[in-house]
Amino acid sequence: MTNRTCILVGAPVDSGQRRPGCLMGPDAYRTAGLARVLADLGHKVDDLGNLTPASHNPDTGEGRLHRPNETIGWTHRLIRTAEQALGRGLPIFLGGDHSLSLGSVAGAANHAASRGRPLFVLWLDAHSDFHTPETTASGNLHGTPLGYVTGRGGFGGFPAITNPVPQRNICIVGLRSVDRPERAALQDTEIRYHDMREIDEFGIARPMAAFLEQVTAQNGMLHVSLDVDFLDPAIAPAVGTTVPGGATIREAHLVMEMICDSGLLSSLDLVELNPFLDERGRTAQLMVELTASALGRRVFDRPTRAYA
Ligand code: HAR
Ligand code: MN
Ligand code: MN
Ligand code: MN
Repeated sequence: MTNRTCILVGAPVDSGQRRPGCLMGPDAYRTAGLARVLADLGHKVDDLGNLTPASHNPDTGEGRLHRPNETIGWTHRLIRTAEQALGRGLPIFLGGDHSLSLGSVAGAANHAASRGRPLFVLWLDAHSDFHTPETTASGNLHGTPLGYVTGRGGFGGFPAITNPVPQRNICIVGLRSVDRPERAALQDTEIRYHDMREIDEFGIARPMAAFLEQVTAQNGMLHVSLDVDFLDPAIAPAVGTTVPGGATIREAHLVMEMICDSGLLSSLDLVELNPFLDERGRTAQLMVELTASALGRRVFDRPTRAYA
């Protein structure tokens, strides 16, 4: 693959859910050697350090939503950061909980629109994160980024979405925990979704190939959002919302290798890592290795066998 400028954006967002610890994520990725791994693959690495949210009203602790104002501050900061970083390289957002994607994806959509290209989003997650502040029962905003970036209503106080991501440009892979209101809303959309049952039965390569082909055909940009809970908790324990029955190590690497081969990757989120829950850094390490696969790590430079 061609050499890229990888821009590491530390986003220690911890306001999108209630179990403290995701704020340590960016430093866990650094400790696990992310910059060195990318540099060894031939990429230029520029680490912006850890961001802080834009100034925001204090959260009062009242109301159904958990810390909405801090998440609004993060969303402002991350939209701007994504727009700027995409102008000069491939941003890798080091989370932080998944509410960081309200900003990273909205900013990527603005950047794509400025280039006259469509943005496609691959969402690797046990959850569909399609709630709005009005439909969420938990009040946790990490369950809302796909609702926000597609332009669903109910996000008063958040930056207005100027370039909604079209539903048909979104593909969710790995689903196994979808709330009833999300399920009802999703089934009404053009979002492509692939649950674990489908992956068990037909494999993970098929939906991936179909989606990547679509992105290529439309000369799209590709944002990938990798939630730790996409992975099976037996191999990736460092996450607050474990759901058994997730992707295996090889399924996850294959997804990343296919993304790499497509040459389409334009931005990446690594989200929901909670290092406080990790076992000897193994989840952070696995996320770094998956990032390496997305950016060119291979066992061999050419296929080891041809399939007729
Ligand atoms: N759907 C549930 C809620 O809204 C759980 C959301 C959990 N989200 C994440 N990210 N862990 O995918 O509260
Ligand atoms: Mn604050
Ligand atoms: Mn998620
Ligand atoms: Mn999830």
